[in-house]
Amino acid sequence: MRIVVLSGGIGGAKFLVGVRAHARAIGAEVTAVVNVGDDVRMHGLQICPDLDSVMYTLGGAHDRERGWGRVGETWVVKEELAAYGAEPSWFGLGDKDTATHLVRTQMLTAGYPLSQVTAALCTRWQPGVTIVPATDDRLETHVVADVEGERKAIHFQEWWVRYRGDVPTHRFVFVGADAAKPAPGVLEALAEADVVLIAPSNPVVSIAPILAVAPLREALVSGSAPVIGLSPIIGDSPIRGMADKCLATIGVEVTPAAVGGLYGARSAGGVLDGWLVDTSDAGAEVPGVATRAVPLWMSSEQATAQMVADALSLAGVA
Ligand code: GDP
Ligand code: FO1
Ligand code: CA
Repeated sequence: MRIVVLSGGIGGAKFLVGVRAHARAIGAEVTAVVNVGDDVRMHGLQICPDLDSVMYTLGGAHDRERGWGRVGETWVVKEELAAYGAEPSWFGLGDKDTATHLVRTQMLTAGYPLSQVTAALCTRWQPGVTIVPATDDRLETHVVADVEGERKAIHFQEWWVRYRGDVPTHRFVFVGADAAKPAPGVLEALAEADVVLIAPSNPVVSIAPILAVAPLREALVSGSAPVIGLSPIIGDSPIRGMADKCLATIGVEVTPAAVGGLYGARSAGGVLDGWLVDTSDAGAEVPGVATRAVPLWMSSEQATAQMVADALSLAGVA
C-alpha cells in the first residue's frame, strides 16, 4: 500500500511518527508532502521550518519540549549575531540547526532544487518516509496585519515569532503560489497513492499553502485515492500552536466541524472524502463527508498509529 500525507511542521511530524509505525506494521510506503510556506531567508540562510520539523522528528533529533529545532541545541551563533546588532534578532538560530541551513543554502546556491536538497539532508536522518516539499518554487506565506499603527504584509515568521500572532490580522497570502509547480515526485506519489491523509496540521498556514499549488490540488481532487483528514482541533481549541488565531482571521469557527467544512467535501469542490474527529466531538458533521469519531490525542506513537489505522479503515483500505 502507498500512503501520501500532507503535512505541516510539529503536528504533522508527530503524526508521521505514527504513520511510519503503522506503515511498517502493514508493509506500506509513505510519502510526506510538506508545507514550504513558512520558509524564510534569515542572515543569508534558507530556513525550512516544517521540512526540518518533519526531518528532525522522524530522525529522532528534535527538541520535544520546544517542538521545533534540535535537541541539545546551543545558541552561540545567535548570541554572536546579536552582539553585532545583526537583525532580525527576534529569530532564534540554533548552532546545530544552523549547520542544516548552511548545507541547504550552499546546495540551493549551487543550483540544486529544494527537493534534491531535502533528499540529501535526509540521507543523514534516515526518516523512514520519503519527504518531499510541496514545491521547489518560491512559495511564502505573508500576513496582512496592523503593525505599529501601519497595515502591511509581513512574513509569516515575523507575524508568529516576533509578534506571537498578537496583532490585528486581516489575511494570509501565499506569495508565489499561482506560479508554483508541484516538486518532482509529488504528482507521481498522488497518482500511485492508495490513500491520502491530511495530517492534523494547521489548516490555514500548513495545509492551505500546500493546496494552493493548483496542479497539486487538482491531482488530489481528481485522483482515485480516498482523501481522509484528521482534525487538529479537539473541542474548541487547537492542542497547541496558532490555529485558533489563524481560523479567526479567515472567519472560521474553531471547531472540528468547521475545519472539516473549510476543507469541504470532494463531491462539492472540496478535498475530503472522510474526516476524523476526536471521540469527545462525536456527532460533528461535515456535509458530504463521512465523519467518524475516534481518539485523536497523539499521546504516544502507538496512539498515533491507531489514528492512522482508523483513517485507513474509514477510507476502506485497511
Ligand atoms: P506547525 O507547522 O509546526 O504549526 O505544525 P502543524 O501545522 O503540522 O500542526 C499544528 C497543529 O497540530 C495544531 O493546530 C495542533 O492543534 C495540532 N496538534 C498537535 N498535537 C495534536 C494532537 O495530539 N492531536 C490532534 N488532533 N492535533 C494535534
Ligand atoms: N519559533 C519561535 O517561536 N521562535 C524562534 O525563534 C524560532 C526559530 C526557528 C528557527 C528555525 C526553525 O526551523 C523554526 C523556528 N521556529 C521558531 C519555529 C517556527 O517559527 C514555527 O513554529 C513554524 O514555522 C510553524 O510551523
Ligand atoms: Ca508550519
